Amino acid sequence: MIWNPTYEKMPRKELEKLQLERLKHTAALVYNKVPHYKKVFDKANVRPEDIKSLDDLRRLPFTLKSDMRDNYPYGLFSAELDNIVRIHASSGTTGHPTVVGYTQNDIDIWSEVMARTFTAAGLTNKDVIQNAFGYGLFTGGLGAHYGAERIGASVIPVSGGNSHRQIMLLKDFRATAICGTPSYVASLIETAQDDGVDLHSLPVRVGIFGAEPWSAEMRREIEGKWGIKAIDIYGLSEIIGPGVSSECEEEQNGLHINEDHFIVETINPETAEVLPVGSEGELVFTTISKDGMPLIRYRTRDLSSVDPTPCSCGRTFVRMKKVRGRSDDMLIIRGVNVFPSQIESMLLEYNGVLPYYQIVVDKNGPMDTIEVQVEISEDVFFSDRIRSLQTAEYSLEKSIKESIGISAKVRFVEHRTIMRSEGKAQRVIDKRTEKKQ
Ligand code: DLL
Repeated sequence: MIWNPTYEKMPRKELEKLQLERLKHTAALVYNKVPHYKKVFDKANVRPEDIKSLDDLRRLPFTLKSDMRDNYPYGLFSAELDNIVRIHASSGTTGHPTVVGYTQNDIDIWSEVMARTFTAAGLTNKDVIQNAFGYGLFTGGLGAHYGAERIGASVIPVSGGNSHRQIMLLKDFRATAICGTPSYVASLIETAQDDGVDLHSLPVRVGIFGAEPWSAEMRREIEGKWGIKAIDIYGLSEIIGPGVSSECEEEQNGLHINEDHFIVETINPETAEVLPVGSEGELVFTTISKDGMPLIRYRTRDLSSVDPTPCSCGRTFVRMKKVRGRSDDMLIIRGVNVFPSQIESMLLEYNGVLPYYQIVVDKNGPMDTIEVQVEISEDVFFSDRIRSLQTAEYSLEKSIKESIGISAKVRFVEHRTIMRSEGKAQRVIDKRTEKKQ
């Protein structure tokens, strides 16, 4: 199902024409209204009038996370506060949060792209959507909420956490879909087991998950244990929140980017050189329809690639691959680059291993060390096969070494030892940085 075929199935030529028109408008808007953009455009010796084709986008300067911080809180807004109707923020690891402002027009666009997301997941006004994304400054809760209302679904704004109540509501309110972070939903599965609720007996048929990297194996784990279809959705506060891209139920293979609102590029994260379509690199987005806080060539630090081949669903929008991780979450262990999601994949392929894990990175003298702590099911842990547990740990270590190239210590820990997340999971504890501080 397609929410807005006029745009979602727009012939590429027409779409590119629309993008160019909107890009020109946005470039002029930020140049005239945002001192930061005037300064960096002037420095790059480029004017909005220089944009004559979509390729000219490359002449414009990038926007970095540090530009957001330097202009904290409202310095990048191109609309007056009088016209800003909503403010969200995402908490960074250090310093000030990243602040974003929306005009009523932006909220309408956001609802529209989220309506597309839900429709692509097969949901309609007949559905009841339990929204377990956090409500608040985080964009997940309200972003999904407005999209769910836009398609006329009945939305249950439960937010994240309070898992026993979530399970009760799922049962009593007969939700047909659930939204949340994959790590939180993985913990809900466990709560349902504790509460003696058979998830397969509930009417939920679709899960709409995102806001953090999750592996294909995690998808299989959730789909299998709950008996639902799990759809990946992607976005970031700076660009709009959720709604930048989402999978369609036909393929579950790549996330269609709402290209009538956001132009995507992929760049080499080290050199910032634009890469040919299809190569893996850092995603860069330019918003072309927002007017509260449009961003030009925002460097997301998310690593993925773009696939322009047609999709069986009929949408003409390109698809981005599932995000592998953020370049800042990449661990460098004795010179080898590793993403937590790669380790997750290895773990979940193992029988008896649960989707609750943590990666502890430390230093032993000059050597980086990595320990993967992962829970295993109680019956395995308390069986008296301690020797075979050790053998299993070794064998996982061996698989990690063979496929990722790092020597990690694997430690099976008792059930419920790893902290459960209510939103984005913190997978990595880096004691090396803790020691530096
Ligand atoms: O996480 C927006 C969102 C809410 C997306 C709900 C999807 C669902 P931020 O808090 O600003 O916004 O974090 C954005 O989260 O740059 C990615 O690194 C990561 N991220 C978001 N979605 C995915 C995903 C929201 N599907 C940052 N897969 C982004 C992998 C994701 N990473």
